Amino acid sequence: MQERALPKNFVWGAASSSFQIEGTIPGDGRGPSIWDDFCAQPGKILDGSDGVIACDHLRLWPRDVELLSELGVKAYRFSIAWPRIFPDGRGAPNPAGLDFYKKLIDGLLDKGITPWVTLYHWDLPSALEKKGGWRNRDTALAFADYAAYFVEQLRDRVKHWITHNEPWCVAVLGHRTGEHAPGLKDPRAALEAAHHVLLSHGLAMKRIRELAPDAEAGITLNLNPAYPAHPGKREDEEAAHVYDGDFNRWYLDPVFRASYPKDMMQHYEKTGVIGAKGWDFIHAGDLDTIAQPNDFLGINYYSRAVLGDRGLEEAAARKDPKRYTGMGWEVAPEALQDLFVRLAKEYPAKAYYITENGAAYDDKLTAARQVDDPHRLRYYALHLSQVAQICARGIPLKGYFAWSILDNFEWAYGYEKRFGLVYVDYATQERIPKSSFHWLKEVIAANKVFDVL
Ligand code: IFM
Repeated sequence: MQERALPKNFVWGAASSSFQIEGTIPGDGRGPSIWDDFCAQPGKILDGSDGVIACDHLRLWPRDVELLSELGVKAYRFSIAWPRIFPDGRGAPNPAGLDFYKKLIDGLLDKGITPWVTLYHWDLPSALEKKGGWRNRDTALAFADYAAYFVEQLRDRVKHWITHNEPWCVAVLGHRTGEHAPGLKDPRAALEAAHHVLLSHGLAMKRIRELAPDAEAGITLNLNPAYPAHPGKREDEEAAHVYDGDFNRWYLDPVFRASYPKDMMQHYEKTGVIGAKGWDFIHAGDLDTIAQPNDFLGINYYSRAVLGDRGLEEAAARKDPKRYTGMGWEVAPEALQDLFVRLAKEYPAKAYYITENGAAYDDKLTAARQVDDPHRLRYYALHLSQVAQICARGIPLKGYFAWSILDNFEWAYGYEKRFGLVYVDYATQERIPKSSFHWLKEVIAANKVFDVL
């Protein structure tokens, strides 16, 4: 078995997000978010659930910090619920909200765990959605003000900031397909939302630089490398190129190159998405604002996309947990290395961090209250082998955050899909580390991974 070492000082971490784990406590002062509103609409969440209790992290955070410490991670990536800080999106802050994050951050620092704070992981204050949400340019300004307030309060303790998590999901799932809050099915609105989210990233980066010049800051994109089902077949190659433009380049190009990809602008014009109003939401200077120098790029990687007909054999393979995860996503570790080779060439950054990677599987809690999850363990091993190979190529991949420390609210799937290294028994809120947790703990301690088949 081939052994692969990770670089010295490699940042091992685990990740979560506010709405997916926190829950609420009556009187905690958090304002409603678009996800509360979305959950309240019948049929939007597969199991009809919501985020009212979630993992009760608001109460149980000391136990969760213990678990992170047991796992041996050096860093914890979590997000701030904007409406917990500003219940109406702007205006008077909620002192209890700030206090919660201060306690959590101090608890992490006491255990020697570095906090990595994401300022936006999808829970937009409902009050701002009422004014047009991310379709409204003003939301970008409100985000920069919220970010500045929070950074000013916590800059003595937090040295790693991520402005946004996965703008593609906010734009496309939230505004084009309607699978996520706010649930719109309007392709033009998706482009407006994408632009305002990116603009807000640039505006917030400027404020972070002023307020916390000693901190590192960047953005997290979810990237999904696209491949033609039949390399060389024109239709498949073209489909893969457009998919890549819509999913990856639409976000990478403005952040790294201060421009939107021309071919995709033409594509949205030709396909009638952009319409008669044209690109009126892109103002002069916006792209320069978006392309602020970043200290790092965060990458969330789960799978790849294959464009074109893959045939019946592939359909059958979808039932094989070695080939597809419980989300129906292909297990495609080699594409992770391809992605980094491309990033290093086309979008060079000072540093890259994998800010999410992991898999949902149908875990079963045994009578002995254990969870054996060999497929998740294998998924991690395969991807970590690629991580080690990427580092060995000299690409500045500096850290890896497993998604997720806990099972949690998986958005439109509710609690049906479990991504955790730790099983959550939602009836009792008991936390039960899975076999993958015990395995990853050893990998982290050894700072090396063995190849698996
Ligand atoms: O649970 C999500 C997370 O909130 C964002 N990235 C993908 C994860 C799995 O779907």
